[in-house]
Amino acid sequence: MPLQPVMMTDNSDDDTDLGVLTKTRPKTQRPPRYKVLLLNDDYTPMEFVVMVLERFFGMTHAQAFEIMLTVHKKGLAVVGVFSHEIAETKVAQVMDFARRHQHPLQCTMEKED
Ligand code: TYC
Repeated sequence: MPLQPVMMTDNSDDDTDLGVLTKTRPKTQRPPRYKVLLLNDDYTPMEFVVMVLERFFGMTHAQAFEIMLTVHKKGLAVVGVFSHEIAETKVAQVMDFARRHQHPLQCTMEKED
């Protein structure tokens, strides 16, 4: 049998070469998240804390009451996890609202692990 001539095509100047994918996976840093913590004290009324959780953290009355009781019993609770900027805003809103009502309620933030 005579061999047929084979025409090799050159794809060096087009985009058809799938090649061998040597994928590198650069570590994409996701922005750090911050826990907003509410602290217990002996003076802030329970109803005020419930109002704070409804108003600034979008909780239902039932959710807010439950979290308030957790803070009351355990000393503190995480009430939300946010970007640095949002967490800072929430803390400022709560601290300002408490100060205006002359309650010693404390709210802080800490970086998530
Ligand atoms: N311990 C308060 C009281 O008995 C209630 C309270 C709950 C205060 C949660 C602060 O973050 C707080 N009136």
